[in-house]
Amino acid sequence: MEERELPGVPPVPAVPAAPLPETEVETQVEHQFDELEVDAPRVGIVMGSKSDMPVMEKAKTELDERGILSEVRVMSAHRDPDLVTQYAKNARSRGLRVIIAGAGLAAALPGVVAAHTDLPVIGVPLTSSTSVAGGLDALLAIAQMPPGVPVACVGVGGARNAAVLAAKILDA
Ligand code: RP5
Repeated sequence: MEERELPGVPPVPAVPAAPLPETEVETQVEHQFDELEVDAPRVGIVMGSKSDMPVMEKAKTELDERGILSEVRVMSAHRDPDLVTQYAKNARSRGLRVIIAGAGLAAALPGVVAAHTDLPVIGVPLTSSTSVAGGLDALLAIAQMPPGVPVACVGVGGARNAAVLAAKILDA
């Protein structure tokens, strides 16, 4: 019914909107976080050297084709140990859910990343000009992790398979 002002009767003051119940506020905040995470990479692709990029970008291509957001970083476990530590420690809080790490020679990167995060780490053994037995050195360095600190290990140069495995882990 339409409200009319009566002569001599002061207008009724507007009633302030009732505060939202606490649970509703929490739900709204959760939705806002969900939206924030939509654009955050889910998979981190790291490698020990720029020279690893031609192989490791195959992981990025595979994830892109599946619509899975990822980021690519170059960092060496031996040359940039502090950077690797910080990256791995912050990975979960930044929204990453799987890390793919490629390295050649004494391929410490996947294991060092796994030592600093509880996210699943997939190691990609790589070859370089000074590799032993076509990458067997890196394959063993990545696969032979001590009990309690596992790294999943794909075949030598298996960047694409690493991405397929990451997608399965993400159920995406
Ligand atoms: C590893 O040493 C890298 O992952 C790369 O596969 C290999 C050679 O690195 P560069 O000498 O090309 O930088 O740490």
